Amino acid sequence: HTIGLATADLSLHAPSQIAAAIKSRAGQMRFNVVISMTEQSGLDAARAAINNLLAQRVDGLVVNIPLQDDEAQSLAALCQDVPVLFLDVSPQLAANSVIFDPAQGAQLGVTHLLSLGHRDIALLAGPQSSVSARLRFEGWQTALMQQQLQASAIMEGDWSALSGYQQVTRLLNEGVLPGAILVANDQMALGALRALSEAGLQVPGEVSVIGYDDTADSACFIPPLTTIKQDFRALGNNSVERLIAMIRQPEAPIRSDLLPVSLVIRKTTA
Ligand code: IPT
Repeated sequence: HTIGLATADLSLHAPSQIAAAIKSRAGQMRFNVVISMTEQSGLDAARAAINNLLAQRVDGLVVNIPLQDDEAQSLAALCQDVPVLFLDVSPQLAANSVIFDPAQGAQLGVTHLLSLGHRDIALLAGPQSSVSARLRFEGWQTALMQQQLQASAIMEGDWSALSGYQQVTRLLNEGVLPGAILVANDQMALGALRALSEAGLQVPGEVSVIGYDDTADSACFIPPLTTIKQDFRALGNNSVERLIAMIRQPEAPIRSDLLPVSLVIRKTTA
């Protein structure tokens, strides 16, 4: 038996750790995994990746590509009788999905900073073409609004460390110095840490930084990164078990599962 994994760019840390977790759980359950990776965002690239897997006659599909509701629906239709499970769609969408709770993650980051007394908080969002990036961004804004606060600056990167470095460098060059920065993923947080260090700013003494993902390297950043943990191992286990259940029971009702995330406090917040 074979599971197809259609995935976003594996040079990004989160998708590669998710793929590894899926591969390892599938192996334990005696399923092969074939992977088709998109390098571009958008529906056409996702459709090509899925068609490629369907042509290999997979028994079911996991799709870890950011998709809008209508895009996910059209891809689910494309799969016809082959069960498909989405990992990067809105939790509101009526589709089979397993998703980390973006609102909870955003709330945890904001609450942690507020509890430390921060009020001057900048946001470094992920690419707004991605559903999860948008939901994290909206979640931050909602959580700030509940305290009658607004972000003191808004930046957008493309998930890469370099984009985080460039965005924070630009902000500092404009003369803006926030007390804390909420970052939509750990890779961009890594770049943010470099920008702050080059500007001679102490983390967390002068600026606090919170990441998002808790990828395997984040505990080794300088300083070790405080972040929102998405448990990729748990996602791998959960999604493989769900998909195999769907393969065995194709008539089961559509279900969207929300996985909790957690705050990991290390050394970049004070
Ligand atoms: C999401 C990661 O949080 C982010 O860092 C980036 O790698 C992105 O994937 C790539 O698509 S995790 C996803 C399951 C929402």
